Amino acid sequence: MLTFLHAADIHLDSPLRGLQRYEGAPADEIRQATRRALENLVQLAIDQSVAFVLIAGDLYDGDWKDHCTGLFFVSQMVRLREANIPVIVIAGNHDAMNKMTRTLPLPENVHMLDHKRPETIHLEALGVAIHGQSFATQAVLEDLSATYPSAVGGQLNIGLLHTCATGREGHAAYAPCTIPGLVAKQYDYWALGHVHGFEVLHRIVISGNHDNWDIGLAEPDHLRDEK
Ligand SMILES: [Mn+2]
Repeated sequence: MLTFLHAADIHLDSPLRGLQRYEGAPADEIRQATRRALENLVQLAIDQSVAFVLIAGDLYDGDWKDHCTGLFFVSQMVRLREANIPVIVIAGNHDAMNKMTRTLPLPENVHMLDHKRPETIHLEALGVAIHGQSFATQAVLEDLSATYPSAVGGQLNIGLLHTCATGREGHAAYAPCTIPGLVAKQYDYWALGHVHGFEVLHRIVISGNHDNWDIGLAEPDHLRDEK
């Protein structure tokens, strides 16, 4: 059985500015929470020997204050490299390509997908094709999934997309898409991000970013039972 980990909206090092309103709140501890979440995610991937990790956008909350945020991400990705686990990442509205002014070289197991056009990563040994596109700018208003390629025959196909889906209250209407549009690609699994709550739409999964890290069992027959 092939197992992978689908995450999104980690918002690493989010300053959580609203915290100052709450007197006595353990602000420093809470501000470390996104780093602990990423460490826990990496540990879970290693413990479960997952085949790969997907991050469906908003890995970062915004441009890094300094390089410490990027260095922390790289340190966690090195742990996955040592466990031979590839990581496929797209940028969302918070970490859109034109918002990030600092960069660091990423370990070779990490693939940040293109922001100009959809890109496909082929994990040949696993028979898996992962399709996705990063946000170029914050306010992407078109349906990015429209130009994603059709499923590759004989492979397990996964779409990685940062999107408000069909529109979700409280979430900016970025990269809207339609369920029939996603289904028409004939992928085995859609790994979405942006909406901070876990949901299964048809065979399309929004990761959420709370305590519900989803380990998808990527067996098409199993998933086809979903309505
Ligand atoms: Mn977002």
